[in-house]
Amino acid sequence: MKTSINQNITAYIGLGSNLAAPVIQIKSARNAIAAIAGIKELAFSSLYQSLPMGPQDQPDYVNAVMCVATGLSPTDLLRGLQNIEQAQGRIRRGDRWGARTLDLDLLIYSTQLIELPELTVPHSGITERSFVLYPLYEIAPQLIIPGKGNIADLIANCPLAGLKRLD
Ligand code: ROI
Repeated sequence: MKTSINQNITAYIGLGSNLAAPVIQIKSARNAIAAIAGIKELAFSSLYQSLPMGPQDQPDYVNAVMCVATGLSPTDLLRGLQNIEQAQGRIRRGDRWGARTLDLDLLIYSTQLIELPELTVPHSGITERSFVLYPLYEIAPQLIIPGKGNIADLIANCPLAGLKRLD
């Protein structure tokens, strides 16, 4: 009998990079995420170029959103993402809002609201960030973001702020 593994949770991951060839960073992170045991890729948005949110003295970002099916717990999933950030030589220039080679955020985990010291889901900045909402809308136009509302309404209140779809 074929052993089946639970992958019942739908989760969304935000990807961002503005150092060290951002398009390549994002594509290789996508492959690395899809290769995590217990994760299956369901959808991947276009790549978007975005103006930096926060300090402006840093390069533009490339952002994308990925949808996965998984059986991993939120913290196991987070650990997997952090391992990939480290493996791709995450360099942070400056502090919290500075440039980075790769940033992977667990945006949404099923319908859950999670408040842990190391993890807030849905991601706290999600409704103000065009570089998250628009790619998310592209792959999940019917999505309801737990505790926030439906994505179409959230988009209507979130200016593009210079966001451009690449390719
Ligand atoms: N700005 C953009 N455009 N994209 C990001 O992914 C991003 N990530 C960050 C901060 C510094 C807030 N700014 C960003 O962490």
